[in-house]
This record gives sequence, structure tokens and C-alpha cells, in this order.
Amino acid sequence: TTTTTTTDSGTTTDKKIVFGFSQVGAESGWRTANTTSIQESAKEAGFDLKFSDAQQKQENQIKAIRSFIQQKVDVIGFSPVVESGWDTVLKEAKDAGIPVILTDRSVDSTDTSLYVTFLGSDFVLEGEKAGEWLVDQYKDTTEQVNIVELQGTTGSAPAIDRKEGFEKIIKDHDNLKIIASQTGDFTRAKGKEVMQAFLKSNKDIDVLYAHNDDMALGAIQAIEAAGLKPGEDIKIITVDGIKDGFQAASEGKINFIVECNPLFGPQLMDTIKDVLAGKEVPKRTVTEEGTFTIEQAKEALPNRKY
Ligand code: GYE
Repeated sequence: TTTTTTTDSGTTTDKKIVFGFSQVGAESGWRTANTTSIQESAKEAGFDLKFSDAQQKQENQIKAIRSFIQQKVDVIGFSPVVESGWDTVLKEAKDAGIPVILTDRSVDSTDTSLYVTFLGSDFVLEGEKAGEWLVDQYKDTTEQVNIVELQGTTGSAPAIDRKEGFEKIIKDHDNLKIIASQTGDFTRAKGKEVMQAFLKSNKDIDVLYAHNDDMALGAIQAIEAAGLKPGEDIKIITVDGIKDGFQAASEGKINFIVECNPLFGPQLMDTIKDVLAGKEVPKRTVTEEGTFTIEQAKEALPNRKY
């Protein structure tokens, strides 16, 4: 896709749409799949993609956005690592007349005119789905169920919302108790480390709720090293649905996966075309997602795309 511009001399040239995208990092399998989806579909759409990896640091994203503004890109996209602290740089983009599209994670800016649209999942709903499965699993018991929680990156929309949705569902069930909750920063290494600490200080863990597959996969190593059986001695609920998560579920090590879809690249490119063509786009587009039990994971595994 190209935009037609008229040069000073009056001749008309076709120029590629320049799209500056600031990605969170490469912290998880979900993120890698998301990056590939965005890169491939930008290529497909014929855009000139300027891709920047922030390594999970907000300051790097702010720098990248400022550099996109300086380069006068046509459109800026970014997946904000944390929710807060974006107003200033978003205002700079707005003043420069460059539309901003949020993908995957949201910001908490009260001035929603600072971005054109937000394309991504409903993380609260994902947390609710995780909670509902748990409530159903333990519906016949009044005994205390000890839950440990591995949170995503502190201050990020998915960590805040997945916690909130889960708590909302379990709060009316007095026996379902979160006995420990800490961030594992969405990575395998941290998930393993924090789970080790949980196992050390808590004798009786019944359930692990991990905000993504990668942290759960790290935690599974810690659980096995402690001589316990993941999926049996400790039931595991995760979010994302990457291939490795599905593999673990089909081996019975993860009991329930709430899907979060990273493959919105094509939808993002369509949105950009619409925005630049001056079309009205919805302020919020939610991606569609399902859930998977062990049996369903076994069936779906061969066809998983990420
Ligand atoms: O769940 C996690 C990743 O923002 C939805 O970020 C995304 C989350 C995803 O690191 O694996």
C-alpha cells in the first residue's frame, strides 16, 4: 500500500507508508509470535516498518516514540510495557499530527484523544475465565485451597487485569485462598525462581495461577525439582496458549489454558490503512479467544500456530 504525495515541483510520487512500531521486548513465546505476526503482515501490506524492541523498559519505548516523531513516520504503533506515564509523549505525537495505535496492552491516560484506537485482548475477562475454571474444579469441597499466583510484569495491563478478573470470581468462595502472589515478569527464568521461593516457604500449595505460559513452564521445572507432580500435586492454570504451553497441557502438567491471541498483525495493518485513509475506526477492538482443558489441548496441539 502506498500514499500518493505531491512534491514541490508538482509531480506525483507513490511513497510507502512508514510505520514506527515499539514492541515491549522478547520476554515470552507470546511476544515472539506477536512480533513475527506484525513484521510479516507489515511486509505483506507493503509498509516500511521501523521496528524497535524496548527490552521491557518504558524509557526505551519513550525514546523510540520520540525518534519516530522526529523521523516523521506516518503512523506510530506500540504495545505499552506498563499502563501509566504516557501522557507527555503521546501529546508530542498528537501535536506532530501522527496518529498512534495501541496494540495488545492499554494505557491509563484519561484523555483518550491521545490515541486513535486500541487493538487487543480483554485481560480482565481472561482472569475471570481462569477463576471460573478454578471455582468449578473445587465446587464440591469446603476445605481450604491454597493458591499461589505468578503475576506478569508489575504495572502492566495484563498483570493488573488478569489479577483483578481472577480475584473477582474467587472472592465469594471463602475456601479459595491466594496465599502468595509475586511478579515473575512474564519470563521462564523468573517464573522458576519465584516458584522455588514459593515452594520453600509454603508447605501446602494446591494451585498455581500463572499470568502466562512461560512463567508456568519455569515453575514446572521448580515443582518437578521439588519432587512434586505438576498438574496433579499442584494444579496449574495459565494464560496465552503458546505451543510449549499446549505441549505441557497435553502431558497433563498444565490443567487449564486461557487463550490470548498474539496474531493480530493483519488486523493491525488493515486498521492503519483505514486510519490513514481517514476512515472512522472503533476506539477499541477486542481479539477473540477461547479456553482449553487437558483433553482439548491434546486435540488442538497439532494445529497451533504459535
Ligand atoms: O500474555 C505475555 C507477554 O501483553 C498479552 O505479554 C501480553 C502478555 C502475554 O509477555 O506472555
